[in-house]
Amino acid sequence: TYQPVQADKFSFGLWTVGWQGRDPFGDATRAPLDPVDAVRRLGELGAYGVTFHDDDLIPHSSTEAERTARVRQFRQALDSAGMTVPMATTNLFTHPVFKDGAFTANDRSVRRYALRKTMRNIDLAAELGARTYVAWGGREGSESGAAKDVRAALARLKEAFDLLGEYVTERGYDLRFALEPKPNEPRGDILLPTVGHALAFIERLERPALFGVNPEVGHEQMAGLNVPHGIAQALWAGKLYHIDLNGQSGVKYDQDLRFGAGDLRAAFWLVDLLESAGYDGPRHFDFKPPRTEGPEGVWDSAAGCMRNYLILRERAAAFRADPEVREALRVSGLDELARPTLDVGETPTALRADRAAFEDFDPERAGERGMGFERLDQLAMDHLLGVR
Ligand code: GLT
Ligand code: MN
Ligand code: MN
Ligand code: MN
Repeated sequence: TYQPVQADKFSFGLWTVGWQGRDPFGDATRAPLDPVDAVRRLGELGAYGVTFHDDDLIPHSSTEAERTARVRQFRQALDSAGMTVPMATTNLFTHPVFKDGAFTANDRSVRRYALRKTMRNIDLAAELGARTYVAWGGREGSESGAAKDVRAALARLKEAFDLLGEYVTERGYDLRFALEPKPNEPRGDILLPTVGHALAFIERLERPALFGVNPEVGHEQMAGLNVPHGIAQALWAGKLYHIDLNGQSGVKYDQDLRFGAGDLRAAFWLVDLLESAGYDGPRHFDFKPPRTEGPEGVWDSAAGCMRNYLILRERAAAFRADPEVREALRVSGLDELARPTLDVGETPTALRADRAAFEDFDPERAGERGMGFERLDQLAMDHLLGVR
């Protein structure tokens, strides 16, 4: 039980299981992992997809011949493991050239280089059958006020995404972009810090339908936000094109814990939301096996991400199916919230004429009614803890 299968659509970035444990205070604790081995091991664990940054697959200084060979080996590994590449992305943050950002670097030549690097990997993504292209603006930001003219930087960011949108359209690629918000780290402050900022930005683009979001659980929590609420708004807007699942304990550095670690209740409500909303995209894990793990612990950590998702999916389904929960939901007015506030065709004038809505309404009595949310939440807690 809790054995993942391909239909669960679990995917992992090469950079997650391949993380060597290098952090700002310490050197790598693990040897490099060959992408071919990553594909094989993830396939054996039950994942259906692998994602990558250009540089994860093809080291920065590779020749054309090395590039071709590495792509061929990767393809063969995917084929023999029966795995796909649902998403790909660009590394626009590791090399010193990107120290002041990529699409919003003050240096124009860096911006042009970043666009070319991205277009090149978009070609590879399309060739490997990816349907989503993630854009995490890791270094698009600043540490000090005068260093970045944010309005100009946002204009450059729009320029970049408009160009990339035009590029995939011209080339006829079946690829949509998913912008990934993060409030800070590695920059002091990053542009498009939350899901809400990204959703508003997308509406200013020339081809908004090509752009959605790729929220990461921990990134919203680093900003102290309620993840299921942010994801619900993205779903409501039809913009949840991809998701990065992981764990985070409160407002602190980006922990990238395995999914289910950190804020377990947020993870429960998130799985409940994704499953009940019918989200059918990849369940992508963007985590870092802690640097205290050896080479085998990496796979325990990866397997734990999927196992926790499946346990939470089962717990959430049990919660929704419980007759006592259904009754508690009714008492708490959830059916009523689903009902529009005005009748079909009701106008402002008609509402103004409705005495029951105001003149004869008793706000004192309505204010006295309890909502029953505590009982409802305890039922959820009982299901989450497996005692119901
Ligand atoms: C990097 C970052 C992640 C992003 C990846 C995509 S790279 O690990 O911390 O949140 O999703 O660029
Ligand atoms: Mn991420
Ligand atoms: Mn993160
Ligand atoms: Mn990360």
